[in-house]
Amino acid sequence: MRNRVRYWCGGIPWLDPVGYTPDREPNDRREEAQPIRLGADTTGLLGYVSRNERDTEDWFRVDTGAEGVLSVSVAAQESLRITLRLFDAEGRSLRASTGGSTSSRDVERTELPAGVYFIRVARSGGQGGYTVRPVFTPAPSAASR
Ligand SMILES: [Ca+2]
Repeated sequence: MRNRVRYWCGGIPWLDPVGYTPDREPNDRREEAQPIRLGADTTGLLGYVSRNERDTEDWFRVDTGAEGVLSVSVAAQESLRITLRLFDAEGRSLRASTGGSTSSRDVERTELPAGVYFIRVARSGGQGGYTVRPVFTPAPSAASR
């Protein structure tokens, strides 16, 4: 994707992340997680400075409603490096993809009970837009009930 310099913010050129609708802030903590839809793309921005503070993490929540497999994919612009973590409703870490430096991450967890889960996308470097997509596949036993 092509970026162009839109304006400067604190001496840093602000790249215009074309096509990425900003996530809803505040969402820097689990308690502020933005609800998103399963099976749909949600876009966000990380690494930009607002009110002298750089945005370094975004939290999202999904509600599966059944037992099954939850997969989460995040694809960011090359200018943004990210990590990805999946948490349960109590804030316990279920899966993480944090090694190395990359712009795309995937985590998956099987045999998850029905419930609310949290997704944390965090900046490890740079700035830019990203797309997060949670996909839920109900367990065969759950689908037939
Ligand atoms: Ca944020």
